[in-house]
Amino acid sequence: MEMKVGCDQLIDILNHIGGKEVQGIDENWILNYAPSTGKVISRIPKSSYQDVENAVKAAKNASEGWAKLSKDERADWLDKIADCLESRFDEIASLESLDTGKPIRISRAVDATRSVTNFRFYAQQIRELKIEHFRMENATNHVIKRPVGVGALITPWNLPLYLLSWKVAPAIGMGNTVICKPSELTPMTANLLMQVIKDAGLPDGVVNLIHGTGIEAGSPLVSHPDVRFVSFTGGTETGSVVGRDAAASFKKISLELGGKNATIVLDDCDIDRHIDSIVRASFLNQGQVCLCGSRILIQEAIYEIFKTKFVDSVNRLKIGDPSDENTDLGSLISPQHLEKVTSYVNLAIEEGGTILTGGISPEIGAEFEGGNWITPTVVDGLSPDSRCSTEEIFGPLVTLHPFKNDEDAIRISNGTRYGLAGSIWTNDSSRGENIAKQMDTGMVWINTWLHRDLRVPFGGVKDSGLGREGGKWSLGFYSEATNICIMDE
Ligand code: TXE
Repeated sequence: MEMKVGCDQLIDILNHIGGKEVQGIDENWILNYAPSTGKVISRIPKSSYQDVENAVKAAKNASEGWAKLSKDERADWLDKIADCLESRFDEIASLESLDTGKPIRISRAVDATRSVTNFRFYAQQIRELKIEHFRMENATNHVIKRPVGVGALITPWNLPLYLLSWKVAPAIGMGNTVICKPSELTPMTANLLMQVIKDAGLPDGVVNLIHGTGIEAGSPLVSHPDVRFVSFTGGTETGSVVGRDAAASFKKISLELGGKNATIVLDDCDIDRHIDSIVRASFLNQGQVCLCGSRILIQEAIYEIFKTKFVDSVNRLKIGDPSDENTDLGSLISPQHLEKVTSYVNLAIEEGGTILTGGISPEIGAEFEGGNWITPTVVDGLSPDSRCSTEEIFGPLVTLHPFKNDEDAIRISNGTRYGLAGSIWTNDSSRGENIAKQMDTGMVWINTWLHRDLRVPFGGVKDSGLGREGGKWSLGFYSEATNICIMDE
């Protein structure tokens, strides 16, 4: 059933357990709102422990049969899902834009595109997977990668299908069966994925999905004794709870959490060449991407000229109707998140900062009055140690900071609890690489941002998470390595 986008009728979204669409046992619902208008667009089951129990049971029942398939047969399934997803590409893009409030142009280029690519990429990775052999003087070791078993995939609201597909593809490709728990704020493309999986004919129970809150559905899923691994993307605080619950029963855990990433602009940077990329790194998806650069460190000599050009470029961003092809910025995900971001605008002033632009509610028409809107905000004059400059805001607010030399930039960049990503803008990439090697993060881009090779490790350090996914790191996480040592006859 194609879900009409932007229609007035309320869409009932159900759980997907063992190949069937079912309501939550308690038959309670959670309303889902369009972030750009505040209108109700769908409702989801308020699942709880019994729904989790049924979903885990379905995954367990499917586990043995699915694990018996060869890696090439599983890779073929991933390609089939990719083909079915691609045939609904425009629907994915418009649903994701409606459900998250992000501009349709971003939803198409980032979310829908990567969701199809994720399945294709892991199909290829799994086909190319080789057994590793280690020869001894009188024996040979074969390292095989066995399925882990039943897993929980828990995803956030900022890149809903992009991140869900990033987990589902390698997890089932490596022979596991899964229960997905998407954010209660953005259920719609997760539901579309389950329709696609059903239409593709994937055996029942390989992929299950329950909707609901983190406490009532997510937590019992993480703690369930038959769940053997958990892949979580979300906030640091929640990630700490999920990690603790999973560790209690020695589950494999992968945590991709928050960030407070530094954008470092060196004095030899060609500002006119890179300014639009730096603005994109600051405000893509209204700053609601864990990789966004929310602290911009600018070498003293070019601070004033950069500040002027940056603010001019930010002021040219078009904020408004997410369905308009020319829109650059949409709305925030929820009233609560808007309140959080607005509180940081007020805190910036209290901490002695100057609002150079933004931080107000834009005038974009009566239709969007009920949405969660704030203009992109640039703050100057704050200490790098201020709360605004060290806490994750996860919205369209960046702080500017001057630095003296490369060592100073590295010190400031490493001066928060987080360590996810960063970017460096310079005319001398070897100088940039030298700085990158001293940044306490999982990823650094030089003269680019969010340029992604899916084969590389993705993840952070400190409060930005635990473990890496991507390429062979995902194949390793979603499998158990078993060594078989055979003596020569
Ligand atoms: O994510 P949560 P939220 C950051 C951002 C944001 C903050 C909180 O700063 O303001 O996290 O965002 C499920 N056991 N990021 O509240 O709480 C929950 O239902 C199991 C960064 O949206 O982390 C949802 O499906 N599951 C992030 C998922 O976890 C639980 C992207 C994420 O929810 C649970 C989004 C529990 N106890 C927000 N509690 C990134 N790294 O990109 C919640 N959940």
